Amino acid sequence: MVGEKMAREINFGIEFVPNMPPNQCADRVKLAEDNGFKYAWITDHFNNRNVYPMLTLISLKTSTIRPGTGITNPFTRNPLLTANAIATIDEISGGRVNLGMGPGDKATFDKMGFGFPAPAIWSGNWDIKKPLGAIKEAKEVVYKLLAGNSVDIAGETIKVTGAKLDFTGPQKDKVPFYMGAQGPGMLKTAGEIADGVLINASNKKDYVAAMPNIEEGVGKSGRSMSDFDVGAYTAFSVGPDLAKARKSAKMVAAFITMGSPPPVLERHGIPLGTAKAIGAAIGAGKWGDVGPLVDDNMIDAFVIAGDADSCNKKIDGLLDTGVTQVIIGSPTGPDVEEAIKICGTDIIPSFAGRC
Ligand code: F42
Repeated sequence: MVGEKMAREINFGIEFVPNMPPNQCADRVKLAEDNGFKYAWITDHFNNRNVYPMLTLISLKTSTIRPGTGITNPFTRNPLLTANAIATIDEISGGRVNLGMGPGDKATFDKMGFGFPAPAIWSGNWDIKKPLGAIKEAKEVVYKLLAGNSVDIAGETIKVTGAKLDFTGPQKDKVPFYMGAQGPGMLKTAGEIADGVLINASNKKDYVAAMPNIEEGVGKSGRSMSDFDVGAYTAFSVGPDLAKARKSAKMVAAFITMGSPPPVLERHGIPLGTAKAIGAAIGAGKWGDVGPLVDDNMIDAFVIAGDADSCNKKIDGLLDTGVTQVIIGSPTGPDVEEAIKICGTDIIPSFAGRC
């Protein structure tokens, strides 16, 4: 395993939730490209800017960074339309697009009027209990279409009859496929069918727990870990002032604590009662009650937060577990542009040549 890890280069990615004006988001991605980032992952939720116009704008404003969905899902977007969107961005970006897909976010699915995992409301062909099968079949549909093939699938969850794209992008079926995953089943499936995984976690302990599942899936696929990109989709806050950077991370830590399943809370020594109290305060909009409930342990469990030196130590710990792509996620820092520049000067260069 250690020998295999040595073979894979470490890269940095950046995540943006498109909750800001499109040009501001795309300009931040360009700044990230200029500061050494290799990947830009844009989230997909109905309440934010639409991921595909965002990827279009980002593709036009950048030249080397790889823009991708971070992540979409096979339920709210028909895989045929995911295929045509990805092939289009592939053309616009000159072959730089990545496709990230996962089971989808429970909170937004609830608001859309269906359960989790969800049936697509535009089709009766979905089995709502089968997110693993849905992603496998969606991947098959999308990649056959990207390659220019005609698709007929009467799958367990997806049925497609005689579908074909009338164009293909430059990468065709080589568009890298990443899966958003946390659960053991999703992690194993990612290892089996994807080129990489995007794990929503910021603490070494979560990667120690995840890695055996990924390795099992990768082993099943007949590949080795050096063929697979393990992405740490972190919550991150860096700034020159350590205390200010950690303060910026508080609310993110509160939201992640509220949404974490009991085994994850237990792994980080966070009492279930505290998580529930945070959830109740957030639910009631009592923001002033949230801050005092968030302690240092909670911030360290769910966010990489501090000055460049302290963030580098945490990143180092993640790399030791086998992480190969560090994704700097929201809030990024008290000042986002400054945080991106700090990554370019004091963080990314610290890991140059590290495999
Ligand atoms: N969600 C979004 O909607 N938009 C985003 O932009 C987004 C970004 C993102 C980035 C990274 C990341 O890791 C997650 C992200 N998410 C985003 C959240 C993501 O969509 C999921 O909500 C999140 O990853 C949680 O998924 P999970 O890996 O925990 O998987 C769920 C479905 C789960 O319960 N998995 C279990 C497991 O072990 O992995 C069980 C799955 C399983 O085994 N299912 C069986 C099957 O056949 O599918 C059926 C089981 C049965 O009982 O029948």
